[in-house]
Amino acid sequence: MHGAATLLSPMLAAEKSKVPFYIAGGVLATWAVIVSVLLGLRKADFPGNLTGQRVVLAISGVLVAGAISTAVVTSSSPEKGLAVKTPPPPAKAGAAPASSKAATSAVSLAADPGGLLSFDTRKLNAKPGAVTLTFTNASQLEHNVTIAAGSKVLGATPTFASGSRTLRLKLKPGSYTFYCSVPGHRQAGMEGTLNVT
Ligand SMILES: [Cu+2]
Repeated sequence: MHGAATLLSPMLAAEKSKVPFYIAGGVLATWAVIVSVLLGLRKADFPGNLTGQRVVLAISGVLVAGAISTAVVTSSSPEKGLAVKTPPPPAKAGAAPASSKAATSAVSLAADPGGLLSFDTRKLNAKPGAVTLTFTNASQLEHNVTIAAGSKVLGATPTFASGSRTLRLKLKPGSYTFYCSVPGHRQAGMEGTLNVT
């Protein structure tokens, strides 16, 4: 019976078809025929003693178990095939696109609406690439925003009062300065740092 078990187990593992079930079923049927023939030939004393009975029962049990297990394995193989196909992971909602190198970043800045010589912040942050700066000046005093890398001016809004203007620049990662270039305004405090990271 060990021989039958070791013969069947690799086939159970490897085969997806119904062949193992047919083999196990065939072995079980053959065994039944053998037992019947032996019973028919040796009626009175078969299986003869307690050990013989146990051997016959044990072999029969193994063969039945083999037939049942192969039937289960072969009939469940379509479901196993389906289970392997896992659905693709859902896309993360709100996740940023993988290629964010050319991402546009919008930056806002405002002059003091009461006419003081100051911006509303001294620190701005932007992403590398196309940067759109919106400058709002609600006061009656004319201002502008000038962006510079060190002493090199990269761009500036017009000098204006009572309104807002936008300035678009392409900026690499680094630290820039922003200020109002109207004489005396930067010295009075209208300046800050724009970090592009
Ligand atoms: Cu100014």
